Amino acid sequence: MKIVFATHNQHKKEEAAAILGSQWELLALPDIGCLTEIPETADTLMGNAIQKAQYVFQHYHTNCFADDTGLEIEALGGRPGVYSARYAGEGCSYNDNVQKVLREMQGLTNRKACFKTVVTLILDGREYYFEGRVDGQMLTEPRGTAGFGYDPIFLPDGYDQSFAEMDASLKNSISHRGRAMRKLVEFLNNR
Ligand code: ITT
Repeated sequence: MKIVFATHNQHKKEEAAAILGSQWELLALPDIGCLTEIPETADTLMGNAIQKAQYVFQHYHTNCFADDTGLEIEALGGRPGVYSARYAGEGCSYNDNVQKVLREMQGLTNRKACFKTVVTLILDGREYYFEGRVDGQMLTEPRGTAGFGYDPIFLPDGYDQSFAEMDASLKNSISHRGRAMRKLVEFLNNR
């Protein structure tokens, strides 16, 4: 069956596709010809996830889901949080964001952080929510080249590899998005 993931982020699409499995044909926004940057103006992850999913449902009349993810760093009062994508400013790169976090955390001993993902599904016009979280520590310098975003500076609890040093399947098995996505898949497969 076909389902649209309301994202332009190819990394997210690949992570989701690995979890959804082959019975679902996963299409991201570029695949349905949606090149618009969907507004994300809410001040919560859930608000933004709803905004993205509703945009696709209203414009393309299709079953879809969206994910909004934030990195919450305890010593920074929960920042970058809902502002994770453009933390270092409009048009910034992943590395700009990583460097800004490292600068702000210089000298801080409390390195506790977590990633949170909220997935909103719109199925036959009804909305459903799934959440995932992973706790860990912020590193003092980037490690690894896999993944995306803040992966090189996030060390999940219980592991000695950063997310960017792990292969995709290990990251998916413990990550915020992996956890939320598995709840989504369980729901889809059991309805
Ligand atoms: P879409 O809105 O098109 O889905 P996005 O990249 O803007 O893509 P989010 O708003 O959900 O996605 O994510 C905010 C930022 O958080 C994202 O740009 C990354 O920098 C970071 N991020 C999200 N998921 C991550 C992950 O699994 N590992 C590391 N960083 C992640």
